[in-house]
This record gives sequence, C-alpha cells and structure tokens, in this order.
Amino acid sequence: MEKAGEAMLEKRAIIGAVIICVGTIWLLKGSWNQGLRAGERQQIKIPVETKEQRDQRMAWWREARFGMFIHWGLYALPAGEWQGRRVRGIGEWIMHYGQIPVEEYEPLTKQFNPVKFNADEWVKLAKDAGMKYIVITSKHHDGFCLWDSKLTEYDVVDATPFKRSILKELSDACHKEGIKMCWYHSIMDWHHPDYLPRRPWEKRPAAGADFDRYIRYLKGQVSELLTSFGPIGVMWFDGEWEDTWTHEHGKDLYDYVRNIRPDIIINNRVDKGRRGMAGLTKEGGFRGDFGTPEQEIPATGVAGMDWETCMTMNNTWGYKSYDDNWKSTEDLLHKLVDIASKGGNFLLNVGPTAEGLIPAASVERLQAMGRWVKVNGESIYGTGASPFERPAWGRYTKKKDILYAHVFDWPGDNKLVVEGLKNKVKTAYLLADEERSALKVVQEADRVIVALPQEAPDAIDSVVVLQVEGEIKEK
Ligand code: FHN
Repeated sequence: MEKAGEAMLEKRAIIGAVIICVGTIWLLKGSWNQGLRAGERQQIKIPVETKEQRDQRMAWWREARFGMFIHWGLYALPAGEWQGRRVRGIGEWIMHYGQIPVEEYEPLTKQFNPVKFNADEWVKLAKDAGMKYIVITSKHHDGFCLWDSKLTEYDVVDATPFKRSILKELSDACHKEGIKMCWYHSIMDWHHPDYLPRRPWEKRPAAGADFDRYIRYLKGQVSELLTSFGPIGVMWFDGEWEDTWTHEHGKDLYDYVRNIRPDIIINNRVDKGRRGMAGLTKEGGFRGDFGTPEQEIPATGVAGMDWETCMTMNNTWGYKSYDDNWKSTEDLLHKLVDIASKGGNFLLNVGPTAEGLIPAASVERLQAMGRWVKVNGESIYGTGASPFERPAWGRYTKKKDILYAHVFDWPGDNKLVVEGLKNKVKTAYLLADEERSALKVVQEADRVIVALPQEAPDAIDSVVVLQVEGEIKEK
C-alpha cells in the first residue's frame, strides 16, 4: 500500500510540477503578447542578421516580384474637386493642394459609405493579375484610418456610416487566397493634434502639440496593425521626409516593428535614408530592407540591393474623377519585365472610388496583364537581374541555369541573337509552347543564335527559354 501510495504521490507530484511549468510559460507568453499589444513594453535590440537569415526573411518577397498598391480613403469622395473647383496634384493630397483645414475635411467621414466594396473581388483581381501581395493605405497623410483603431475615433468604424473594418475584410480575403497582406502607413499625419509641423494654412495652433505623444500614438497603431490581422508581410512606411522625424526615430521604429514581428519586411521610408524619388537607400546605416523608387525605374539593378518601384497606372495614387491618362497594358507589362530584368519588384497602384470600386480602366489592364503572366509568369517570379547588357529587341531575366529572353520586337529575319552567352545551350523553346518544341540553336564563342518561327506568340512580349549547362556565367 505504502509503495503503491508512494508511487501515486510521486506521480501526482510530477503532474503537479508539469502543470505549474506549463502555466508559467503560458503566463509569460501572455504577458509578453500583452506587452506587445500595449505597444509599451521594453524593446530589445534587433540582433544583426546573417546573410542567410536575411535571405530567408526576404525569400517570399524576392519570389513575388509583383504586388498591388491600393490608395484608398476619404480623398476618394472629393476625387480631385473641392467647392466646385478642380484641385491640382495627386488625389490623396487634396487636403494639401486644396488647403483644406482639418475642420472642413473631417466631415467627409459622414459621406464615406463604400457599399460596393468587396474584398474578395479586389483580392481575386490582384491574384488573377499575377500579383502576390497587396499593400493598402491603412492611414495616409490625412490621418484617416481604414480599421477600427482603439486609439482614435477618426476611423472607418467609428466615424462613418460604413462601420466596417476594411483592413479586417481585406486581410481575411488575402489570407484565404494566399496573398500576402501588407500595410502602408504614413508617419506624417495632417489630422493628429500632436503631429508637427502644422500645415501652413492650418488655423490650429502648434502650441500644446507633443510630438513624443504623437510617436506613442504612431507606435500604438503600428502595434494594432501588426497584431490584429494575422500574418503581415510588409510594413510600407511613408511620409518620413519632414524634419520632425529623425534617423533616431527611424531606427527605433524599425526595431519596434521587428520586435513585434521578427520576420516582417520593412521598406526604407521608415528612416531617413531614401534618396528622394529615386528611392534607393544612401550610405550611413539607415534602416529599411528595400529601396522604394517612385514613378521611376532605376537605369540598372544594384547588386545586393533589394528594391521595388511603386507606380500609378495614370497620374494619381488616390482616385480622381478626371485623371484618364492611363498607361497602356503594353507599357505596364514592359515595365514589369524591365524591373524584373534589373532584380526589382513592381508595386502597381489602383485608386478605388468612393463607392468601393476599382476603376474599370485599371481592371481592364490588370486582367490583360494577368493573361500574359498566366503563360509567362515563371520568367518573372523568383528571377534575378540579367547578367547581360540589355538587348535592342527586349530584356533578359534569369534563374540559375535558365535565361529568359523577353522579345518585345520580333526579329524580321526570325533569328534571335543572344550576345554574351558563353554557357552551352542544352535546349531552347518558346515559353508559350506547351509542347516545348526545341528551337534550332547555333552556338558561337560568346553568342547564340536561335531560329524563331515566323509569328511571335505574343504581340507585347514573347519569351524564349534557353536552358544552359551550369550556372549562367556573367558577361
Ligand atoms: O506623399 C505620398 C503620396 O501620396 C503617395 O502615397 C506616394 C506613394 O509612394 N508616396 C508619397 C510621395 O512620395
């Protein structure tokens, strides 16, 4: 009895110890998350990453190559007009170019009711276009929030008749479809009373504004964005250029975000290192995982540097009712290929209307791009910068032992000359040819000539695949 009793007691003691250990771990985790949620917990320095660790963190983004940018908010209501006048500049800057004081802009919340918004439709449009991630303006410079923030009433749930969390619905749709959800978030805030500097036309006094209190608000909202909507791929900061935001603030915010989600990717506009619209990061230890050229494509790739060109389809990020200067599908596809040929990503913008619809001109172009990507996507996803000079007839992208020749201009003599290729070509075929019928190849010392059919399979970009022996040798 005693032995059995002792054994029973010992067993109970072990079970009790296990329960205490598990409970302690749970409590610690809970408090750690609690601290995360509050956004007030002690921050740890982000350990320096090895190249392998960074490559692993960046892998999905380098594979993706193509994403959708969405600029949406109260500015879709005026749509470029104010008090009966057209206001110059990009649609989301109407508060600035129209010199609209906060008290006159805020009432737009009462009209914001995008009843035609359908997150599943938006995500399907992006996915069918071949886009792998979506970056939406959680808050633009006007300070209006597209989610139910606990830190302000100036948001779509508390302040508008719509009362639905746009970010919740969009993130649910993205997670369902395997599209990475990413947040744009503006550091500059023309609405928050503690943000400085004031706009020149503002009547609100700067006296009493506490910028440190604004930074606590900013970090608290960033914490909400990173802990309320499931996995987030990228924090895409913007509005970092004013003097009140410093390099110290940038370093702190980068570490703060990586503390909350260590695997997240953060653009270089979190800090002060962006070289203007050229967007790449200057020397000096500035934070940010990728450069952000805006409305332009670098002349060449930059070895070892990740970058993403963000671009509008017309001339505005936020919707304007009268901006019909749309880029053609051919131009947009050539830009996608040009960017990939230089080792970059393409973040292509849509500006939805106040009803919640993506403009038809944008939909038409995205659907056409999707038809090309459906056939030729492997020549974009996960490719690296071309090892050769840009050919007159198009571009190159590459993977280890594969060179993709993007032929924009089909040669009149049906001979494709690939200058600089020294590897032995194992086979060549048209990516659009499901049979992958081998094309005749003549190999010379440092160039290859491929015999092409009379007709180009695609009027915009026909891709010829050259599979070679060994890894493609640089020029
Ligand atoms: O001021 C913003 C602008 O409204 C837009 O969001 C672009 C997109 O990258 N970023 C800033 C201008 O550089």
